[in-house]
Amino acid sequence: MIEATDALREAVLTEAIAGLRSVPKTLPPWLFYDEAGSALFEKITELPEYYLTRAERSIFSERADEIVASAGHPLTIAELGSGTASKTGLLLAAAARRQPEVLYQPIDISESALDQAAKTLPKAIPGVVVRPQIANYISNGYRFIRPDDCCVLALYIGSSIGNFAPEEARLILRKLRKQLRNMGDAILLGVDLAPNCDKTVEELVAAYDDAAGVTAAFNKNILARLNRELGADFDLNAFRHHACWNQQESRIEMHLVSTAAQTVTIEGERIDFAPGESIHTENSYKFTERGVLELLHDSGYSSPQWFEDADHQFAVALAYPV
Ligand code: AVJ
Repeated sequence: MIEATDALREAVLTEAIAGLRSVPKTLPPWLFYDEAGSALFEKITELPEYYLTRAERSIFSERADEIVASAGHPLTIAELGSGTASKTGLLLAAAARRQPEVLYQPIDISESALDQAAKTLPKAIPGVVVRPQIANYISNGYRFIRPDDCCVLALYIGSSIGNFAPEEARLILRKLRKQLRNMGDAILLGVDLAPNCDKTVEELVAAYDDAAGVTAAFNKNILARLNRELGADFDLNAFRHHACWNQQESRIEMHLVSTAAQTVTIEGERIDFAPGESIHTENSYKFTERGVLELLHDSGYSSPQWFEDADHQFAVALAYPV
């Protein structure tokens, strides 16, 4: 078994048991991101099928100066669920062209990812100072630092908002809104687009069911993690990865489907599976421009400035608190 901090182990245990006891069975997607899962996610972002990261990066490559100039001055840049912050460098570099020093505040639950960001970014971009916070931005209090009356540009990019049902998404954005109280504060929200003239459902599903099986491994790592951290006895070969498009809810769903009748034991708790029964591990909501506008309005923000990549796959919305 791997030693995690007591609080983290407790959270993993409570949420895993609660999810596996509910009908239908679920596990929360934040459980994906232990060290192995974060590394697998990095591999996903490089897959030919997973266009999201490349599309968002292309938006930042072309529009970072414009985005940063639209936010207040001088800026500190905060980021919810930063991971290794591989695309953020483009925005930080744009900010560093306008001011001598940029404080970057990445907030993530993955300590290894934060360490990597703190190590690489200041070397790659002179003028950037990194202050990481290890926090689960959904529940725990994270607090932005505001040096010398800087404006805060809060990044919530990478389609991370897509993991949450509309009500939860509004709660997260409203909570964030409370810390964006000064003139010039802004949110930059990155969303994946729903199928449109330039994007088929097949392309969308393929992004979550790649030929090399990296997404399958990422999905199954959630079970491997419960084995490692809680001493559970999931047989990874007795579950298969399944990804599908739910048109009604405008989301991709990921499931782990039990291939047989089986019983798994986790901390003395027995969980029964029927053949074909699934654990719903992730939702990834896809948006229209209108949907994002409504989400932002409902959460206390202005109508956004809207940026799309050339292939209309992905969008970034810049909005101000109202
Ligand atoms: C990190 C939530 C944006 O939904 O596309 C990638 C996670 N899951 N492949 C997404 C994920 C499967 C990803 N987000």
